[in-house]
Amino acid sequence: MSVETLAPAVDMDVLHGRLDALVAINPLPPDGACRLALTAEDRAGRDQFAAWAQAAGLALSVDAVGNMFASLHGARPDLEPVMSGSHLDTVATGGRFDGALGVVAALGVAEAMKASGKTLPRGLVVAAFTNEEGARFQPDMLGSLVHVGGLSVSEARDTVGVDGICLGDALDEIGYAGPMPPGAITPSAFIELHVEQGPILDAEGLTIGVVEGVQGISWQEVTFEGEANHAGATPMRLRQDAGRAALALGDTLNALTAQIDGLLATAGRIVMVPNLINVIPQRATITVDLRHPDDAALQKAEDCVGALAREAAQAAGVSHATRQLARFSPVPFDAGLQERIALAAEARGLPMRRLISGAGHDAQMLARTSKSAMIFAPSIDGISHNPAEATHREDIEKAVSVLGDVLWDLCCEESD
Ligand code: HGY
Ligand code: MN
Ligand code: MN
Repeated sequence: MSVETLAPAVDMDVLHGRLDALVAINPLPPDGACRLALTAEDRAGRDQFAAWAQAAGLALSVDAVGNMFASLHGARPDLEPVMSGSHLDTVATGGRFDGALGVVAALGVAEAMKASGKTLPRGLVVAAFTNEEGARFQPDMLGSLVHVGGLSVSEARDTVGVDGICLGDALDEIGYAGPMPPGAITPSAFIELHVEQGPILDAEGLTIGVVEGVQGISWQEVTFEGEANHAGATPMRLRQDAGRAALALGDTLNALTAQIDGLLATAGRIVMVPNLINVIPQRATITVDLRHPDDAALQKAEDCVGALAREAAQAAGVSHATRQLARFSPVPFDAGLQERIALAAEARGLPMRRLISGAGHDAQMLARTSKSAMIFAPSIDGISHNPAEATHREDIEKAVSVLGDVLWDLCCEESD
């Protein structure tokens, strides 16, 4: 297998202009944005993508959970298309590239293919999946999970966000509940371009990451229930302090990562009720995000968190309940596609390495029904989920050119 052709170049001024336009919807200094899933800002990003796709002459379709697909048709409609894309939603403190890069890069490749005047055997579908981040509605990668049949439309629509709003209502509100049934397009291959969001490529001075797979993800929400009381008049021995239990659980996570090699643990969100300086918390809700490349180790970490939550509740004299918000086992990417990416990087003389993705991505869901793989561009200092997220312009251009070469090659493939 080799990468025969260097694909026609993507217009990088247009690509960066599009990233600027997406950031400008709801900018966060220095160069980030907030476009939480299914908010007015997300709608604006979607509308922008739809306008670019239609102006490019691509056929736009939207499925029942708002996944968007812009299609460049191939010469052989009997052949499954190739798909490339990512997501347009961001965390509340998102960066310029997380998700958006994969969408505008795939769009740019489709436009370059169209401008080449050649109609390749396979079409190229540019995808923007709903609610990849999971910051508002859990689980993350929700749209692509529905696309591959891992969650029903009704379950997705019934999901209640951290703001108490139902996903279905938010989707209807922004007008992106589409007519297409989920999973209507099953690509022959899916390639996602994304920034690494970690420090490896930047630290090693490398340009391209050939992603071998995604580590396992476990999201739990633990709610402790105690009794509100006076902070000044209630002796310590008489307290049922839900906040004490939640803080105790959060405090044990660091020690847990020392016990389980390779484990990442984060208590990213903690909500106290009534959240007042002089009231002992009646209720405290804490989220626990666990990641590990090995499923058994992830399971062990989850069991430990369960025991630690019980101990914390007992010590504080409160009750507790745990909700699993997401649980995805580690996912390997297609070896053949990885090889194509490596060959394409090599053909352009770009320094690369293989690595596992620390972050979750839509590609891990597409891997359930299609050959799937990812290309990483370096993140400066590994910063992400932060408006300071940055990648050198020349690294973006090189990663986009590798994406273009791989997609061009895949669209020329007439055998299954
Ligand atoms: O949480 C993640 O890894 C991704 O950003 N949704
Ligand atoms: Mn992302
Ligand atoms: Mn993200």
